[in-house]
Amino acid sequence: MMVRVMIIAVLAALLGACGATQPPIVVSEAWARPTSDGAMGGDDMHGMGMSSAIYLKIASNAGEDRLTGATSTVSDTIETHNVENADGVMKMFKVDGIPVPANGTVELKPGSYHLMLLNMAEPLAVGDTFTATLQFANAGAIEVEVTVRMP
Ligand SMILES: [Cu+2]
Repeated sequence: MMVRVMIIAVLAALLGACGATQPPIVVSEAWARPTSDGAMGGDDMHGMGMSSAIYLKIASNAGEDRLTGATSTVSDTIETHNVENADGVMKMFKVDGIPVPANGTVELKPGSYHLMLLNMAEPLAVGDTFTATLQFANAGAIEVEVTVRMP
């Protein structure tokens, strides 16, 4: 009798915890440029084959984290990039991960942080979707569905 009461109490506590706990990292609004978009996607940008970029929003419900990279079947290589204005020319460069502030958000968007798709095997057209697996230093792997559209 005592054991049964305790089991019910433990189950209730577990259910309560599940209901109240948000995932530490929530990713939303993931999209990518079509490879035909010369502004960023392109046929031979960097001399590394077809390229594109993924943009999305990351919200942390917990401590700070870091997007360290990503993988996808559409691209051999995905790098974390940022953009800087060098004497009026927008230049992008590789960064060592993208920081996510504690209980805050970071937006990967044109002219700022993005995930760079390089060495792409096939082009991306508007309306295509694909899956990317994002890798976070603390939250681990998170899969997102990416929709291809114009900016
Ligand atoms: Cu880039």
